[in-house]
Amino acid sequence: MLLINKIDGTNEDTVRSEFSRYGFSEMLTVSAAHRQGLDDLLDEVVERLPEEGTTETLDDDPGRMRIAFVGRPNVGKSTLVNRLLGEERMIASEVPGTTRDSIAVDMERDGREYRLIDTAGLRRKGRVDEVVEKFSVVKTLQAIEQCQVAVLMLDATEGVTDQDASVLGAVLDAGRALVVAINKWDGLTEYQREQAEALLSRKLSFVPWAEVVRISAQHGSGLRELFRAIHQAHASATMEFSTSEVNRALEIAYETNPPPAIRGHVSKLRYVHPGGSNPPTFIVHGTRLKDLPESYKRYLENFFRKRFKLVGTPVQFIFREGTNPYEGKKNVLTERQVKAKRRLMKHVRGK
Ligand SMILES: Nc1nc2c(ncn2[C@@H]2O[C@H](COP(=O)(O)OP(=O)(O)OP(=O)(O)O)[C@@H](O)[C@H]2O)c(=O)[nH]1
Ligand SMILES: [Mg+2]
Repeated sequence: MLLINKIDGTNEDTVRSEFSRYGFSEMLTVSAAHRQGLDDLLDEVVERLPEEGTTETLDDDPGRMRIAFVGRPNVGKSTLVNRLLGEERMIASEVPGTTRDSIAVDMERDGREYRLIDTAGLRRKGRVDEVVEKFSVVKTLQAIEQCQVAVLMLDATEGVTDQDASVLGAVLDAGRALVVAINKWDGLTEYQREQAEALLSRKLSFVPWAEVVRISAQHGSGLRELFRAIHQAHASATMEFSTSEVNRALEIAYETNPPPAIRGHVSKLRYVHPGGSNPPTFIVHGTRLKDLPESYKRYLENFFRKRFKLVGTPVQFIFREGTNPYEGKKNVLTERQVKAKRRLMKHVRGK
C-alpha cells in the first residue's frame, strides 16, 4: 500500500494527482500527527489480513523440513543460522535483542531441503512490556507453532536460567519435537565443561527424550551431530502408524503389565488408534480410564517410545471412555489449534 503522510495543510487533490503521475493508482492519504485518515487506513489493513486460522507461508512447502531456532537473547541463534547458510544473512551482535522478528530462510544441505527460522530471543514474561517486544514474542511463538523441530539454544557460559525454562515451556506446550543445542562450547575450560554438563543433565532431566548436542556456532563445530539429532527428532515426530501395529503394542504393554486395581476396579484398555503426528498422538479407548494412574500413563508412553524408537519428540496419549473407536470427535488437530490460539492470546495480553 502506498501511504502519503503529512497531508494536513495541503490540498489533498493536488497531492493525489501529483502521485498518480508516477503511476500509483491506489494510495491513502493520512496525517499521522493529526490522526487524519487513520480509520480508512485501518479498514484497508484489516481487509488485507489473512483469514484467521490459516497457517500462512511457513507451511507452504511440505517437502521442506521446518526448523525453528529458539532461545533467550544473545545465545547465538542468528550466528548459527548464518553459519548454516554460509553467509551473513542475519544480523548477529553482542547486544541482546538484536533479532526482532522471525525470519525464515530456505537452505539445501546434503540433498535435503530445509526452512530455517531465526527467531527473536524470548525473555521471561514479566519483563516483556514494550510493544515491539510483545510483537517479537508473538512471532517467536508462531514460529514454534509452525515448525516441525525446535532447536532450543542454550549458552554454555551461562548455564540454564529461568528464561531458558520459559522458552522450553513454549516448545513443550506446542508439542513440538525438540533438540537442545548447547552453544559457545568453544569458550570453556575443561573444568567449566564438567560443571556445565552436570548442571545441564540436572536441569533437563524432565525432558529425558530430548537429545542434547554441544556446538559452537561461531566455529561451526558440532553441526553434523546437530543435524543428525534434528533428523532423528523429525522422523519420530512425523512417523506414521498403522492401527494394527499400535494395537499390537498396546496389547503387549497391557499383558506385560496390566493397570493396578483402584478401589476394587481395574481400568480396561481395549483399543487404540493413531491420532495424528507432530507430536505422535495415540487415542486409547477403554473403560474406567479416569482411574488410570499417572504412573501407568508414563509406563505406556515409555513402552511406545521404546517399541517405535521415538526420540526427540513429545508423545501424546488421549484417553477416551467407551469401546467404540469411532465415536466422538476424531479431529485432534483442531483441538490443538484451539489450544495454540489460546496460548498466543495469553501472551499477547501479557498475562
Ligand atoms: N564464543 C562464542 N560466541 C558466540 C558463539 N555464537 C555466538 N556468539 C556470540 O554471541 C553473541 C550473540 O550472538 P547472536 O547470534 O546475535 O545471538 P542471538 O541469539 O541471535 O541474539 P538475539 O537476536 O538478541 O536473540 C555475538 O556476539 C556472537 O558473536 C559461539 O559459538 N561461541
Ligand atoms: Mg538474533
